[in-house]
Amino acid sequence: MTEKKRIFSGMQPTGILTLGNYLGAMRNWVALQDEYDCVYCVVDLHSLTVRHEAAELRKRRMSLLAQYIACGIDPEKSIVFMQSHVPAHAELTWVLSCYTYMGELNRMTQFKEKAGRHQDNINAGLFTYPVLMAADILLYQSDLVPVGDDQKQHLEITRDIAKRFNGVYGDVFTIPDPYIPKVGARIMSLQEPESKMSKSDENQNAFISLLDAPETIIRKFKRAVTDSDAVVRYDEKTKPGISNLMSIYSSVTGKSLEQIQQEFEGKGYGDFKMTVGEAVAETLKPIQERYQELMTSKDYLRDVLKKGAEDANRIAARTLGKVYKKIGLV
Ligand code: ATP
Ligand code: LTN
Repeated sequence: MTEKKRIFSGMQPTGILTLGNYLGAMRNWVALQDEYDCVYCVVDLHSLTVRHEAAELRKRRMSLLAQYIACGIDPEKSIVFMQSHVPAHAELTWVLSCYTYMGELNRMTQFKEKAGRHQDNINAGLFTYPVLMAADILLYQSDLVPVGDDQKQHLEITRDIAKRFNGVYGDVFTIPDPYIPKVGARIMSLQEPESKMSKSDENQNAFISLLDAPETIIRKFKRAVTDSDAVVRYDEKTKPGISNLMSIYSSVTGKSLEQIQQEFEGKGYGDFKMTVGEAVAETLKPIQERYQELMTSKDYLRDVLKKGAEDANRIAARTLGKVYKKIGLV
């Protein structure tokens, strides 16, 4: 029997997942569970780069775990755990940060963008965030990392750090590849279709939350910003709003962009937006039901985390041990 390839990915407990997180990453996490040996993490340490309240973070971590499972992550098939429960993540981060250049981190667009938005709190953690992400991935000797398009650059720096380390010490780390969907890798804001949909957007109308009620979803789609030429046609440059809605509809129904264009030929934007809203509400309904159930089963969630931490620690400790030995710390 050949060994299954390893998958690793994570999301930050910074709020309820959006339709972007779901279509860009989570759906692939679920789909890959049978074919791969999957490890999925709630990256709570990463979320410390933004100021928060302790009680709020405690709630969000459990809620995100429940969202993972509600979306279809099966703890019987995949390892599901909390980043802070596995000390090797922080330990390997220090080692890798000594093999990462300031110049490389300076080029990260996510850092530039987040530093620009939070000028009052440009902390060192925000700057070294990609090193912690590299540690997450490399500890599990991951082959593939399912993420949205915005994480491509972080995957590139992870590969560079791993290759640099391997270049000095031999084959310590597996070099990971990103796994990005063809449609849905970059869902845009419903209010500013030039920027990506983000769960931390201040404007609630800009994103669809996984837990939005059907009426809310339909209302948000009705209000989505579009152009005025009233033709459902894909053109990211001149029709970013409509193109985004077409990607969403394509992603939830599996219909191609051409099919969608034909389906709405001669019909107005009103019909189109309504249909997209209904399709999204339908997709999210079973997830919402499962989520509500899970949030009443706290003992179950705690058991999942306990088992996940044990399994993850075992794998991570092995890689960290190897690293320490190579660099002379044993
Ligand atoms: P925040 O708003 O707190 O920065 P976020 O919504 O960008 O968070 P993350 O937790 O950073 O979400 O990302 C989780 C995963 O979802 C990553 O794989 C990321 O690439 C993906 N993702 C995030 N936003 C989108 C989007 N708009 N379209 C597609 N994928 C996305
Ligand atoms: N930086 C990622 C979240 C993340 C991640 C990871 C994704 C942290 N560690 C490891 C994949 C693999 C983001 O989406 N903002």
